[in-house]
Amino acid sequence: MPLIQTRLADRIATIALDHNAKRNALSAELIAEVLAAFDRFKTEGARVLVLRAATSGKVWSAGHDIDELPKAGIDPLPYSDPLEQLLRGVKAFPSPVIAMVHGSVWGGACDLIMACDLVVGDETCTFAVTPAKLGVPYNAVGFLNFMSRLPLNVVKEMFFTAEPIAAERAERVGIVNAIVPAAYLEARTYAMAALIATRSPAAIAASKETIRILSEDAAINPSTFEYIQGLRREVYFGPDYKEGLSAFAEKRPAAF
Ligand code: YXS
Repeated sequence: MPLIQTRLADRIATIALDHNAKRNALSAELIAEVLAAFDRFKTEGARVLVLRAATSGKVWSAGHDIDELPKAGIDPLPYSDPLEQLLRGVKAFPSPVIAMVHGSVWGGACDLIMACDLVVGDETCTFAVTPAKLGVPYNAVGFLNFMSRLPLNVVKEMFFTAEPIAAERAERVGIVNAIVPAAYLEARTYAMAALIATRSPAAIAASKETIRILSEDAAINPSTFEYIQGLRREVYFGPDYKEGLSAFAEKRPAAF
């Protein structure tokens, strides 16, 4: 059974996450299907892409598939990680990617939201980034995704508390472009998509890529990068990451 649904109509592509049994966890298998759909829609000339959940359940996506996180002692978010490949795929897709959000967004799925170009949510949407609950040392690119979108104090609140930010505040701090009533979420999202589809794809593709390059332009020298990697290594070799994974597997709160 496919883990996503896809559609292309009026030059608007849709990818719908459809694995509710695992709350649309971003597994390697699901991500491979999404990346294949990106390639297909790029070939078919999609002018804009809507990324959504297939059903209007409580959860948009539960984030990285925790069962696929490496056991302690290995970097949990290497460059080659499927989630990191997905984030790069969204940014490299030549047309705007609009996240249409109903329900709760967790962990790496928040990073996915940050990688999307536009976000439209309804009153049910919440956003919680959860490395601190799992003892996961987040990665530099991931932090930059949040820092280039949100005020630093909001980024720190999200990463230090791991608590969800609800719809009204998510709009106020800039996680989403607009919050609309659930009944109008689809219409509002696809109206924005239809408008973008009438604009110059060449100009938009150049704009999207230019903004990506400028927003990711963070000068850092090799010794500083190695220092950051050392900070992360201490965490993923340490007791917290091990406890975080065990707590999730045993369905109990972690005791750090
Ligand atoms: O017990 P079964 O086999 O039915 O499976 C359960 C859950 O184990 C599974 N599931 C997941 N499996 C792998 N990875 C996940 N992230 C994940 N989330 C859920 O889906 C089945 C149904 O889950 P259940 O019974 O808890 O559903 P619920 O409706 O009561 O609660 C939905 C959630 C999303 C509130 C709950 O499942 C939850 O809190 N999930 C974990 C959310 C989370 O902490 N995600 C962060 C993943 S780690 C990550 O993204 C980054 C590495 S980081 O940590 O750095 O942000």
